[in-house]
Amino acid sequence: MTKTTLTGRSAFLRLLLDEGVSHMFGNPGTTELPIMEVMPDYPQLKYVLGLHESVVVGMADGYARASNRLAACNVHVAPGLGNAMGALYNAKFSGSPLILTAGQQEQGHGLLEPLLYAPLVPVAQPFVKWAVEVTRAADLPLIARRAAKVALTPPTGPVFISLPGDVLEQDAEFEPAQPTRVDARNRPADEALARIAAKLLAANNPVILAGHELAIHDAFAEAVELAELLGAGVYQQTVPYSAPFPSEHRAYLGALTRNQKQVRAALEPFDLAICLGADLLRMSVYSPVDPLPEGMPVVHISERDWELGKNHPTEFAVQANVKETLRALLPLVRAQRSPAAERRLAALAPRNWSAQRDKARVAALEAAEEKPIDPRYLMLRLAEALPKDAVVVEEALTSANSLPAFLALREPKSFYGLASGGLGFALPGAVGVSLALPGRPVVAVVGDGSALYGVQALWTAAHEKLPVTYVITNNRSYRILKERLISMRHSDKFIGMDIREPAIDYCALAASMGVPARRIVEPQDFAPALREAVASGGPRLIEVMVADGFGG
Ligand SMILES: Cc1ncc(C[n+]2csc(CCOP(=O)(O)OP(=O)(O)O)c2C)c(N)n1
Ligand SMILES: [Mg+2]
Repeated sequence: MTKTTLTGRSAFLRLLLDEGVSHMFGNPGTTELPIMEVMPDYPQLKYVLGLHESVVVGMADGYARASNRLAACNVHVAPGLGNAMGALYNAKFSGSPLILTAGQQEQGHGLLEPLLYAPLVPVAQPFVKWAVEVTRAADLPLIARRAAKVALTPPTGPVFISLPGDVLEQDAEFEPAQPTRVDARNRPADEALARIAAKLLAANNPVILAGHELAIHDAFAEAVELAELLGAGVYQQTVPYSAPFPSEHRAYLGALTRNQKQVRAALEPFDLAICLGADLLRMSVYSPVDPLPEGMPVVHISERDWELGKNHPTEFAVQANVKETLRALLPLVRAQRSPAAERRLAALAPRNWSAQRDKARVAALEAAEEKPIDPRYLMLRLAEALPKDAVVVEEALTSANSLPAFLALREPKSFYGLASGGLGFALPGAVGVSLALPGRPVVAVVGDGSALYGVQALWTAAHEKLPVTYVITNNRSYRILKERLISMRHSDKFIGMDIREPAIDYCALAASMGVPARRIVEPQDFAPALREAVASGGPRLIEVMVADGFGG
């Protein structure tokens, strides 16, 4: 291969392309101008403008999650990186392979503490796998290639590179090279597999906790076979941020909550927890109750070593690829399947996901006439009106409580939810998901409060003409905080939890950013409106006036 001399700015973009990056999500400032100057030379690298840095990183996060590919995002020095930190926190939890960069003041000039200067590496560091500032253009190839490798090697996650202006001006030698990709699709040793199989087969009533690694590694078929062979019920991990398992399978029991007492009660009847690529019972608010029943043995298979045995003693902690491990394990289990497995599976039928859905459906239909619209009825209609190939992005808090009960997930790329609890993923995330899965309709269900943490993404959805339908559930409040103030603090004096006076007009907000919008007040109008919006093939917003839970 021949070496070419390029400026640092060009070398950087060439390196991104060389590493397989196709999209750069960004928000430019003066320190990014060297990069913006050479962007036109690389039309293969699509620049997607976000109007706030949290939106930039949220879009990249959505793109990486739905494509399983490396995404680049570029923000503006210290304040821009600061604005992006909440979204970077989300990306860390979702394990998104992002190369986040920021322009930096020229080395030496930064010492004078000009406007916009602060050291960037310490800001990004807590939420990334690797953070570095480039000090010589000559190091750019090494740094960019290592950054891509680190981001994409399981456990995947974001990395950060600070790009000082003088480095972008210097010349760098660029040489095309083969990207290093670490094949981490490892499986346990034969001896470990035999012990795990024996453990699984010895259980009288095992339960599977299905996690997002099953979706990432396209391992639904293997998880289904294991559940069938063992006669194991399957729960989704406690934080539902991906499709877990085919909902309509008879072994699927639905989502666990994040209430320690409830989770413990749900797991109590079982004698073995098999944790497949899941976060083992990640919770939200404090409780003195341990969600894992006392003494319950755990087999945990995950590629994320940090998660293994993190909070709970784990009998078999296996750092491995979940799909490859299941593929190696299944023949051992198949050979010794017991008749009790079929009996256990049959016994799940009256309380599995489908049975629960039928009951929840009856309750939701009883609320069909209510106004403002009952969120359970809304979620039922939404689930029914979605086209089969729709991808759902969810951040609707209380309004979506019943969504997992109604929305049948059938394949790994059908659902993306909030991984970290930090609001602001869904609006920009849906843009990234749509760019990653062209041709598939995306429906983002988002609370009125949550929508405002990433509202600028509406403009990008309009600018890129993406087939994303935003369903904003407007209950004019932070309903979840009101409910928690009552249940946790025994107070109903709500300060700072209403979004009224003035009421926010989400339709006008969307229209101002180029997204045609419609408000739904009548319950029966929602399903046709959703179908029409999805059929439009472009960005749309539907504002649905839902009950606030307190009589309004
Ligand atoms: C970045 C961020 N800021 C604030 C919060 C705290 N918070 C959690 S839920 C919530 C309210 C969400 O309101 P909305 O989306 O309208 O849903 P609702 O509670 O009304 O169902 C807030 C403010 C958070 N989780 N993340
Ligand atoms: Mg709300």
